[in-house]
Amino acid sequence: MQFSEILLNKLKHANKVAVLTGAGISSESGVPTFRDPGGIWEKFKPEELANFDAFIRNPDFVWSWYQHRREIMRNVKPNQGHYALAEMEKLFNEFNLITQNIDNLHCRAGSREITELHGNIERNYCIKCNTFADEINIIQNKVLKCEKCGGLVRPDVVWFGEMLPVKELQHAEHSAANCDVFFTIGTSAEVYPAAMLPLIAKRNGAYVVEINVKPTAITFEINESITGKSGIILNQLVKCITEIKLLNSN
Ligand code: BV8
Ligand code: ZN
Repeated sequence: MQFSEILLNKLKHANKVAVLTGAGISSESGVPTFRDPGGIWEKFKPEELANFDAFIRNPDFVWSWYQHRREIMRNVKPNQGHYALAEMEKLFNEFNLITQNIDNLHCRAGSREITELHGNIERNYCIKCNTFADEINIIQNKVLKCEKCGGLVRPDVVWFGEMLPVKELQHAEHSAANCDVFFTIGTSAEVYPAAMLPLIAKRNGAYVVEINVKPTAITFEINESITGKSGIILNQLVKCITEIKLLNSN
């Protein structure tokens, strides 16, 4: 696979690299994306499920949907794209992996510097006293009640209309504004404020590269688009960067 001279040159001299990932990077692990045909929003609209009111209106329904997604995530593994990013982290002085995904696959692939913008489906907390529920291996589809206060237990994910975790968002914005190269990988760039990050990077002089199987809402605003499956592309890219680094060191 050929990469552009300009990208390879940028990576050769890059000190700081930031990456934003979306559901597309996990699709090769068998996790359905949101907005592709057959994706999880195809059956239900986000408003019906991924928001607090829907949870209060019908806690068992929303809880069972997350249980269904936990089941999927329990039965899938990281793919070569996740592993390539875990490798890439070791190749630069500063490397920030920012993800919108809640599937924990970056962590399972060995990435260390991960900023979870939309939370993590494996964590759950009580909406009344905020106590985090212990590791739950329950398979029940009825909503969990807090052991401490009996309140409803919800997944620790950011729903529509909810603020993103402040520390994580600030860290992500800072990384985007101060990096040399920014990759946006497997995201439709339709959900804000995450979709602002590639534009913040571009505005601050970073070289912004999109890796996706098709154009997205921000393709026309960034420097370069590499079309194809993220697993294959990232695997090749890391090999390329490693060679460049080796040549540099001799
Ligand atoms: C907020 C977590 C402040 C739960 C999710 C400004 C402008 C416009 C709208 C807004 C705005 N500010 C706020 C909004 C509203 C809203 C929003 O952005 N709506 C959109 C739909 C217009 N944002 C919010 O509500 C956010 N909160 O801003 O709070 C606030 C607070 C109060 C009052 C006012 C403001 C919260 C957003 C977070 C919502 N939570 N999920 C859960 O997962 O259940 S969103 C959901 O979408 C996921 O988190 C997901 O990560 C995210 C983005 O989706 P993608 O990851 O991009 O996935 P998608 O399927 O869309 O695309 C997959 C891509 O992969 C495709 O491009 C495909 O081509 C590609 N692909 C597929 N296979 C491959 C591939 N690419 C490469 N290789 C492959 N093999
Ligand atoms: Zn409680």
